[in-house]
Amino acid sequence: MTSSPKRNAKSGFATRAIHFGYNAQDYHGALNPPLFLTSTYGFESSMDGSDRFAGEAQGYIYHRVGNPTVSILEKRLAELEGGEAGLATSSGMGAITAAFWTLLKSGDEVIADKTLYGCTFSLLQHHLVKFGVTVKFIDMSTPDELTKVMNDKVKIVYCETPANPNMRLIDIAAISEICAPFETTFIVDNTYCTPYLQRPLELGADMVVHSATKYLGGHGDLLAGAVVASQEMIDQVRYVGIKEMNGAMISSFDAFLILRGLKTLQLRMDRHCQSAMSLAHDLERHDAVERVYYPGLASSPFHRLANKQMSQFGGMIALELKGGLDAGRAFMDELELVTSAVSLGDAETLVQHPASMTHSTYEPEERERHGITDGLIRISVGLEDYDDIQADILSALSTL
Ligand code: 3LM
Repeated sequence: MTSSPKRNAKSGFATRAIHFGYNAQDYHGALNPPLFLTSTYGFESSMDGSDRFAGEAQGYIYHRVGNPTVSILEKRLAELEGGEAGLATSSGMGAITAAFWTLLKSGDEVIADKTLYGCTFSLLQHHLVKFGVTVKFIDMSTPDELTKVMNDKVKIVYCETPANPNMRLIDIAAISEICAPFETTFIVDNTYCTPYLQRPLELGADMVVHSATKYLGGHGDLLAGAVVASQEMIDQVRYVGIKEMNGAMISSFDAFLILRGLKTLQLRMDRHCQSAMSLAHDLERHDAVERVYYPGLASSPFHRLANKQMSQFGGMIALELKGGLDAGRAFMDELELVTSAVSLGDAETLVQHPASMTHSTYEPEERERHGITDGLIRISVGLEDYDDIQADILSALSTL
């Protein structure tokens, strides 16, 4: 399927997020991509069927390996990330496991940054090891730490930046440079930023993964993930990781909803970033607050790096209150507009306590070693009027 050249390569980000990879004239002029609800596809002949299986004829076969609605989303995500090809999956964890299981075999090593989303950490720390893969966690915010441990057995180097939940940043270009001489795949989880704020492939990373459940979908109504990389790598992850190892294909309805979400990605991210910046300043000034973790603050140790590799500072904030965990719990319970919930990137402002929620997969001593304090509170700044978010948060803080 083609799409109008006018709406492609040289257009701006928002234009491509709305149009890329879809030509309405291929589908009766339908403004929105049609939703293909089918698990299987009829072949023109038995020969055509075997040719499709052999990769010698074009055409869909079965939903687990491809669907026209999903293909539009995959092309669009690849374009926005600046990659050759994309793969949409049924969850962020589906994307991450499909990539890992495709790239790894027993005896290989993985090096990961020490702060990761709880279930990604658990996959690496507790589960990959069952298959004979060795995992090392290092502080990748000091790239020299990677130089010290890099070797030929390392098949994946992995990080999130900003890291969930403590907002540490990793220098993508510096890590890419260290990885370059090795046959390793440097994977960046770009969930917190989206390609609107940061494009790891353009900075030298080999693969990007996403929880599309978050900002890409943007409305808290679906679970999805994505992988973007070279065509060769995406083919491998699709035909091995998804088709034969985890089966984590996205539903076409969820692909449709993400295509709808992408139309407002730029607008939403601008608003998330603007409100998060205001809230970070308000929190930093507040007497009850011990520390604010937000790369947009001049006081952040990652402010310079953020200016180098992100176009804005994102919608996520972490903070510690002077009264530690007890104060954090009391604060969360006093909020009225802001919802106490995990996940992020929704229209609603969400607050959660990583140590007992998203990062409870870490043992207490692991959390300490990996830089996730018990008193840390995470806020996903939503799209409500900033005055209302501010009033709710300041009112809850005033009760402490
Ligand atoms: C959360 N995060 O609240 P799914 N990568 C990153 C993530 O933040 C997540 C995933 C991958 C949260 C989910 S916790 C019970 C809720 C950086 C998810 C995994 O499989 O789509 O949830 O993505 O931090």
